[in-house]
Amino acid sequence: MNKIQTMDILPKRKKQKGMQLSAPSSSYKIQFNEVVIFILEKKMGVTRRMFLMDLARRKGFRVENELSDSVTHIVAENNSCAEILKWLQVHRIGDSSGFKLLDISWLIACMEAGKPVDSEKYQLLVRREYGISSSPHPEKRAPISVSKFSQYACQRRTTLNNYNKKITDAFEILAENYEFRENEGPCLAFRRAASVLKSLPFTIVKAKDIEGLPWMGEQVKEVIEDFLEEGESPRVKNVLNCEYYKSFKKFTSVFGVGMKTSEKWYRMGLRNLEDVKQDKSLKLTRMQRAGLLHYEDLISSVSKAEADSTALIVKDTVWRFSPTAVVTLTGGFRRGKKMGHDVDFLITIPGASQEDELLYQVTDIWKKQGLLLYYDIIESTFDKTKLPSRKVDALDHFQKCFAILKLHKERVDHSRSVISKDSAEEVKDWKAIRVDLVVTPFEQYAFALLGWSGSRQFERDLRRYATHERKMMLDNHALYDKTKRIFLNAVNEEEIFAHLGLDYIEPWERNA
Ligand code: DCT
Ligand code: MG
Repeated sequence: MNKIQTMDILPKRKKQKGMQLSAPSSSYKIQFNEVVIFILEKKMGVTRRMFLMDLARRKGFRVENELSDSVTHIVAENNSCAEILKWLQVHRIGDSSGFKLLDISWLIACMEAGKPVDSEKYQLLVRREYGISSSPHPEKRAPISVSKFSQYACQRRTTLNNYNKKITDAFEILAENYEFRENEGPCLAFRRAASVLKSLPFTIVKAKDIEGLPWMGEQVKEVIEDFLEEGESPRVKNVLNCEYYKSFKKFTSVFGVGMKTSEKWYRMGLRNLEDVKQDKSLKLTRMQRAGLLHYEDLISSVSKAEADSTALIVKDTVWRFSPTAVVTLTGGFRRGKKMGHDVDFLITIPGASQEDELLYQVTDIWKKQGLLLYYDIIESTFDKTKLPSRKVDALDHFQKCFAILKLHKERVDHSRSVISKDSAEEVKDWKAIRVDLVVTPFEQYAFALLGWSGSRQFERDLRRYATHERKMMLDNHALYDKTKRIFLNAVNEEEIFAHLGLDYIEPWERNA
């Protein structure tokens, strides 16, 4: 009788001990919200897993019992990457892009450090074979770590080194065509797919190369197959030959003309810019008139050298009125692009509360200098009581100026100017350049900088990530934590990434 009782008690005790070990994460204070850990039991065993889970929780880490969407780091012991991927597949987790696959040594290192340590060198790598003949730089082809292919652009590093330009250009044409037709779903699908392919460190040469990548839907795959089989896609050719697309492409290339105007013009039977110019019944806005007047200059891209010359003019004028102002070149040029459609600047005055006058003072000077071909100052509409916007493409509320500046060309070739004098031709020695000036309060500067540095796809995914993965709201003004109901301050971009639990991505890696 006694014996039986003892035997009865023993397993219970064991069980209780086990339960204690796997105490729910809520019983310890979570100190590091940016990492959410799941420890794989496979090959590790129940007891060791429980022990490690408990230890990590005691140290302030968030460890999940189940593999959920919120998990950012999967830790495994004695498993290869292929084995883990297979396990994920069996457990119906098709998209392995949202988390890092790490060796147990990462978790141990974290415990030793008492905080999360950089996971880069602990990542389990997928070993893939590549066709050497197709490689642009075969020697540079490193094994790909799974986390590089997150569904979010803000978790991928995308430089300007695009190994799949032919395909991504095609995707962008298709996306644009869907945008013109207001077909949002496929538009977004092609944009996201293009963004993923831009981050690939190799050229796609066979269908297998895209296996496991996010956003590779049926339509996307079909276009890739076209390229693999024929080196081009009939779908893209059809779009490029389509009158609707061609007209919209021309209309929207005019500064001040968007979708609404394009639709109106198309419905009126106009098909190209000649039609627009000849139709005297059209009421054009001031912006559109300036856009047409300087059309040729504005569609020829702005070079980095021109952007730098523009920056000198902007800084020189701004500093006359606010010597302590910080003027930053943002947009594509901050991401390292050599060409752009405009030059974007962010202006902030540390310690100043009154910066409303600055844009008026600056534009007045340019007017007097005869440099201002067009300008429109938009007043700030920022309301501090409003939460960051829920929209992922929302415009911000900063005071800003959309302008067209006259940029004088350097006289590089002296002999040429003599020739032109002889021929008595009036030579245009300037180029019209689109310039955006944005003025931000100092405490919002980091958010404005992150927002205005783009790319647009990178920004969209940052916001989508914040909303869906962190229950936070991000816009160009602030970051709001919906769980804690507080705004999270940041003095630089690194701090915003840290609040979001993201590895820092340099501006030149945001060309998603
Ligand atoms: N942006 C934003 N809010 C807006 C407009 C733009 O947050 N209302 C962001 C997205 C990218 C960045 O600002 C700059 O915009 P663009 O000049 O359109 O893009 P770009 O990347 O600089 O491209 P380009 O080289 O063509 O100028
Ligand atoms: Mg720009």
